[in-house]
Amino acid sequence: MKYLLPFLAVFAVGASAFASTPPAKPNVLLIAVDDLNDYIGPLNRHPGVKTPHLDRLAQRSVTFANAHCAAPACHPSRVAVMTGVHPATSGIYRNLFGAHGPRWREESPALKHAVVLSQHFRDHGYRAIGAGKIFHTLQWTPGDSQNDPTAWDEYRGDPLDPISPDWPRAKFESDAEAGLTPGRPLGPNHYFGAAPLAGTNEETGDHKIVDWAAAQLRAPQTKPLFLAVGLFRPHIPFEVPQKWFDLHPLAEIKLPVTVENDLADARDHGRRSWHQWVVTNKQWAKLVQGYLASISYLDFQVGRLLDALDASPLRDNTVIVLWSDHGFHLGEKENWEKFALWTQTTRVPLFIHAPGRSRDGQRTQQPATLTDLFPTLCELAGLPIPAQCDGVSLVPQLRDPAAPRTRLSLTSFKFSQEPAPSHAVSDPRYRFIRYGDGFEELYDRETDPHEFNNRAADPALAAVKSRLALGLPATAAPDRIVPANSPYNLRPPGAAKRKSNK
Ligand SMILES: [Ca+2]
Repeated sequence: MKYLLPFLAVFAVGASAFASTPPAKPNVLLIAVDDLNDYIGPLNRHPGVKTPHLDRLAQRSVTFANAHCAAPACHPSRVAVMTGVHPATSGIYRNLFGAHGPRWREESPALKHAVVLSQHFRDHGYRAIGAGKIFHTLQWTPGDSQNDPTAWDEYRGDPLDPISPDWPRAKFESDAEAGLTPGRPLGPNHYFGAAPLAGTNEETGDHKIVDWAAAQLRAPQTKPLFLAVGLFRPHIPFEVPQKWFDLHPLAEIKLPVTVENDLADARDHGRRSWHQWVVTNKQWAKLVQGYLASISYLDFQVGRLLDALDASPLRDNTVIVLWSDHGFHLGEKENWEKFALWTQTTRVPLFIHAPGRSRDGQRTQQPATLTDLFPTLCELAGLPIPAQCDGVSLVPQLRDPAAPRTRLSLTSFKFSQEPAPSHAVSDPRYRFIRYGDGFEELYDRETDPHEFNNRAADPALAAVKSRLALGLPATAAPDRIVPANSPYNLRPPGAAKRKSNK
């Protein structure tokens, strides 16, 4: 045997040199951002934003400038991304609170056996790890999480309470002390509010999550890596260290572009009391300042993550995807937050870098839906696309951002005041919404980028409306409700209400 070894070694080297070795699987860095709208440099929706690192990411990826969430709320949007199943198929249109695990499998028959994106990569040889808010959870609802812990090799901290322990709160005056009228949205704990955090970035939740992700990127890898990083700001409360507020002095804040009686020809979202409280108490500019400060803080964390990737051995063979779960209103159409179907609510930042494949630095106006991410990532990694996926791969637009897509974007939501789900579609120019009771809105975004002028009844656009209506689902799954006896309910039926973690 002793004399045979050199021969075997030579043979082994020779064999490997001639074998057709498949190309190394690309690593995946999936960055989920919470409530980030188009107030960022690359999408240029609002003056005065400061997002140097998102600008940098746009230079090294394709910007999908007409990308939309599948549903305009955290929970349904995120389940749709992570399963590839659209709300019109699953019936998960709204936030459903009080879960401690993947209760959506019991809420929706279509999701019962759905494979989660991270699990799919794990099933095909990847190490799949995650941190922060990927599935729905909130800073102030400890243990209320829709994450599926079995879908990951490793998750930072408690996968069923991934962010609430990490966030300090700002000091604030009570509304009475500050002379504000009663009726602050979400109550007196200032979750709907803006205030600087004492202390440094290092003490904030997203910073700790990026630290963890950076350590994962530095560690030796024995398998291709699927790393999902869920960042929570700019979600409310708009509480980040003072330095980010200093970047956006209150005197320089511009309010969003609005017109009087914008809702006269559009569907009322049922949330105008929020805006009335903001205007009555002169909080509009202060809240915009808090949102811009939170975006700049988030941008800084994205920069740290990109720096960590670039300093790692994974730098040249990693697909980067950054997406937000939905857009955000700051008073447009007298709305705050989300829960509507206008472009301000549904348009999301979406950047994709695929080494050697994406036309980095370019942008596309072709419509995309976040359910397209699952098949896109499968195609980029050479994985089969599960039959559950409703989306269509965006790889053709990564190769050629001008390549037309025949499919429109599709966003679906169940308004409490509507009898059935509502749906909205976009092509590169127009936006069409049909509500659950049949009411329609049609906007020409080329001439009316703020969607002030509903032209659904305009005969000149009748053909456009008919064409866009073809993108609406012929049938849509009914709205799902919380299953009363799910083992994933955070509290058993009838149990005492949890204390808040304020
Ligand atoms: Ca969200």
